[in-house]
Formats: sequence, structure tokens, C-alpha cells
Amino acid sequence: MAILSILHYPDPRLRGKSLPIPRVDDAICKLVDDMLETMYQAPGIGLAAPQVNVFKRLIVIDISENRQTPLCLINPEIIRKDGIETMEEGCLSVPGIFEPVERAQRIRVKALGRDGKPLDMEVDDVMAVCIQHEIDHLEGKLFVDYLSEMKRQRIRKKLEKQRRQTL
Ligand code: GNR
Ligand code: NI
Repeated sequence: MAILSILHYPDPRLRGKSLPIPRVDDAICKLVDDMLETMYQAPGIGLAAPQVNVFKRLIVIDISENRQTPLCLINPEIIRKDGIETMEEGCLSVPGIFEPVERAQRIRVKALGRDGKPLDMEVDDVMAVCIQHEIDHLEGKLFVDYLSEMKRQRIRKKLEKQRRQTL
């Protein structure tokens, strides 16, 4: 297993669109395991492949307290959204920033699992928010895109400054 490095906003690569995974093979399974390890050590509750510079439609999530309930979704699709909920969001690609974002409260998702078998699940609250956040990454979208231009600019400047000081 390996820890992968995570791209940080405003890296333009985070705006790339990810492509469907045609076949869940050994290379994909290895990527899933590396992404889980990277997510756990970050630590985060989710990670999308484009955050580690891989433009494939793959996300991993673990919202459990004990961090022993990994979920892998390959080619995830939201087929139903219900309700509205506002949650404070953060992102491993936008470190140290937390802002409220409005999303669907409950969603139905179809995907393939790590075993390549189809999944169809209904989830709500934190899990629903997390899956919507991760699927946005696959489209090159970040939670800061839901904020005002002014807030987003402030965040961009702050992270650019941090970057200059750590280089
Ligand atoms: O670790 C994460 N926490 C989080 C909190 C609220 C809403 C979404 C998230 S996802 C984030 C990890 C991440 O950046 N995934 O893309
Ligand atoms: Ni994120």
C-alpha cells in the first residue's frame, strides 16, 4: 500500500473531469487500497481519485467513528435527490477551510463496489453529503464553488500564501 499525495486548491488539475472505469481490475483494486490508506492517514472521511491526480470515477468513504467501515464507489451515479440540508464542509484539497454548504439531505446512489458488483443504496445526512461532495470532485467541482466569489477569493489567496511559505 502507499500514501498518495493530495492536490491542493487552486491547482487547475482539480478542475479536470474524470472518466468512467470500464473494468474493475487489479490496478483499480490497488488504487482503491492506496486511496483508503491515504484517506485514513490524512485523516478524512472521503477521497476522490482526482484529488490524488487520477482522473477516474472512483471514490472512497468512511464516515464511521472507529474508521473500520470503508466504502468504495466506482462510477457512482446519483439517481434521486430529496430534501435540503446545510452542513459545514471541509476538503482535503482545501486544507483548514470549513464553510456551510447546502445539499440534498437524502440520495439514492448506484455504483460498482470494489468487487465489481453493482450497488444501489439510499443514504442520508453525513453519508449523503459526503457522496455528493466526492462526486463533485469527479466533475472538477469543489465545495468552494458554492460559496460567494468574495469568500472563494479569500480562500484562494490564503492557500496560495500558505503554499509560498511552505515551498
Ligand atoms: O474529510 C472530509 N470531511 C468532510 C466534511 C464535511 C463534508 C465533506 C467532507 S469530505 C472531506 C474529505 C474530502 O476532501 N473529500 O473529497
Ligand atoms: Ni474534497
